[in-house]
Amino acid sequence: MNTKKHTITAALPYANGALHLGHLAGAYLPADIYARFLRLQGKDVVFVCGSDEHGAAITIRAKQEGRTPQDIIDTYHNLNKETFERLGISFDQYDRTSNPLHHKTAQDFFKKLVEKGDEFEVKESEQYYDEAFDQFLADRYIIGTCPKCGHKEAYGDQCESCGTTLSPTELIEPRSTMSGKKPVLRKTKHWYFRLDKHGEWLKGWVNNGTVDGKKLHDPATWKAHVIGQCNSWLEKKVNKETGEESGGLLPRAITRDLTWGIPVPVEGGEGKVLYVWFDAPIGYISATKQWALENNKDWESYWKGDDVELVHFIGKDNIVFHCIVFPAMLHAHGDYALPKAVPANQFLNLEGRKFSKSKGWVIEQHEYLKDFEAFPNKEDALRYALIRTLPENKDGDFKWDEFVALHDNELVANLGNLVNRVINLTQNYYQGEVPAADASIRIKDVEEGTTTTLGEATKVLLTKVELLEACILKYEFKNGIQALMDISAYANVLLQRNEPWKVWKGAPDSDLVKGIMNLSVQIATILSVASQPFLPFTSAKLRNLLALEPLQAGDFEVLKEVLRDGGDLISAGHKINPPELLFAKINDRKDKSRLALIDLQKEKLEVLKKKMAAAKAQEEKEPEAIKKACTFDDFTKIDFRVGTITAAEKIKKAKKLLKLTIDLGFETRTVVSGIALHYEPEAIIGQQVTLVANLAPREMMGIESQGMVLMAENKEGKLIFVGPQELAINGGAIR
Ligand code: B3M
Ligand code: ZN
Repeated sequence: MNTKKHTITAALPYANGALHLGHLAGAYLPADIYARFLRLQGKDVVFVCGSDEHGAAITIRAKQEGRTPQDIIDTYHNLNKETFERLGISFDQYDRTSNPLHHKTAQDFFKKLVEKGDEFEVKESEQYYDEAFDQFLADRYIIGTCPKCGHKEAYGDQCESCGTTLSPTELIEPRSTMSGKKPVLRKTKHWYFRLDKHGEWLKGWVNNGTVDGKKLHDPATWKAHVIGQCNSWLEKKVNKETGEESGGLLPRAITRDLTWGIPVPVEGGEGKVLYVWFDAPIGYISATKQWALENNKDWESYWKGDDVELVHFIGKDNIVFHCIVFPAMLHAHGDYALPKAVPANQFLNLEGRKFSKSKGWVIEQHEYLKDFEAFPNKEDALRYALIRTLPENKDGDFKWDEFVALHDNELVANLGNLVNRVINLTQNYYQGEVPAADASIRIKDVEEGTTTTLGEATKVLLTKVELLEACILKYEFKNGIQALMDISAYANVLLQRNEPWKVWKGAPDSDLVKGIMNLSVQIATILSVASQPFLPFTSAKLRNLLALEPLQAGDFEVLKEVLRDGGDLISAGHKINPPELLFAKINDRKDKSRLALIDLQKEKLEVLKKKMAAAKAQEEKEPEAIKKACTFDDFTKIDFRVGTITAAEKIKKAKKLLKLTIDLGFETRTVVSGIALHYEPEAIIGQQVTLVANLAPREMMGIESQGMVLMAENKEGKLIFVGPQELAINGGAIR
């Protein structure tokens, strides 16, 4: 009997914000395909995830929004959990690290390592302290200039501009995000996990898959970029000139002077919490425990012993924690199995640029679902497009035009078209009853001029199904979905070659028609099973059209067995349901509503692109030199007055100019101002401005301009009014 336990994890997202399509493609979608597939194989699977609710990511967000951390985690835990469900991500348990069961599990884990005696060293060191707020500062609470690239807003742990990992003391001109002041160094005590002790076996494990002579995984199944990144952490570098060694694994502090988190449960740990990256991966264990409690399972059998196959799905930024730190923790603790694979993905871009939440250059999962509410195939359309562009070994790019093309030219034109033909023709020719056909019936084959039998075609189908299986088990999901589409394409070509619609007209009882139709229904049935890991919503619809039961655990194995035996997946005489369209095209000639949704998305990005370009140009602009000094007397010669714009109009043949009427209270002025590219005339009526009221009048475009309105520039290069902050008296002097 197969006693293997498959424990599948997907990175625990911080509950401090919504997730975007990059996250989905990075970890959650691949993990879901894998979990769904193993279940279809009848494997014993637990698929866990949950919210990472500790760490500075949460408290910073709370502070920014003036909310409590609890409020933040509740909001985003619920949002992310619900959004994953709507997209069909089939977690068995979506837990949260604020769960008391997790607190206890993490504390017990820590205590066990303390008991081991030599896994930690407790050290005093100097850390940044904010004297105004009376507290030590977590890495994220310190910002300063990056020593590598000069970015002024680098965090104490990482520069988000160049990606360099930093420690707070490396920052140039550090300042506290709490008080904005320069922090001071103060002594504090922390627990350092002795990663340095684990370097040697980790090297062997990552590169050969062996620990203590025991083979645990085949490194050929690990991605090159994952192994590469691990080795860059593991290997010591020797400076050729000085002979000095650097790099390699060093002890790493896993406690922090904070209040938000899991209290350090040993003497001397008062006022300290476990570092978020220490407790978060233990969250996978706690989530399994919670699931086991609710489902009457034995959690330990999914984490301990030789039968465990643990696979972590993550993005590449989490590699070191999943391939080095957490395995070292598991090994140090003892009993636990090590991950069998960590198929980390690279990053997904959006229209050629990195996702950036702060710039708005994102598509958030829940926003997508909201914006495409009216599009019936929105879930699988997204899953399909993302799977086809998964950043498995190099960065991928999500593009809206490609999204439409993948949906219309592949999903609809290939799979949708096949299903429509099969269902419609079966209805038309046989009133929906699957015709009986013998395996020896001969039909035209794919190659021009060749023929095959239904029996032989079934064998071909088996190899295609096995290819799909092999791809998924190698974590090659992009190839996996190609294999799926290839099965559908095969059926389309066979239909096209055999043209049952021509033969049937003259010979409605023809064996050839029965043969090709029977085979086509069998293939539609294969697709209803094999598509489920990738496109669960489509699979369910297809099962329904074929009047088949919902899928069950193990159905993929049944499928292979039947194909191997040359039997029927759907028996002759079975009655399928009346036709219904599986998908509607996005770019539909008659109904432009779906394409309009896409156009809206593209417009949004165009606007952002302009804004970002302007902001960048602004940033790169040389600062304007200060003019030569003027005397106080010179300055007092200028008469600044407050005025209100009462009328504004465009000036013919002058794209940049507006003619303004400005009320000074005691008189009215006409002013020509170069702001037409920045404001619509009707939008500025009532605006209070500062007017240089004694500027000698001059003629512009045939209009006498009686003064000048002061303007400043914002980050995007737009001109903005410089006027009083509150309503002032028109005509009042500014001094
Ligand atoms: N929360 C970082 C992230 O969301 C972190 C992952 C934890 S996985 C144990 O990218
Ligand atoms: Zn940098």
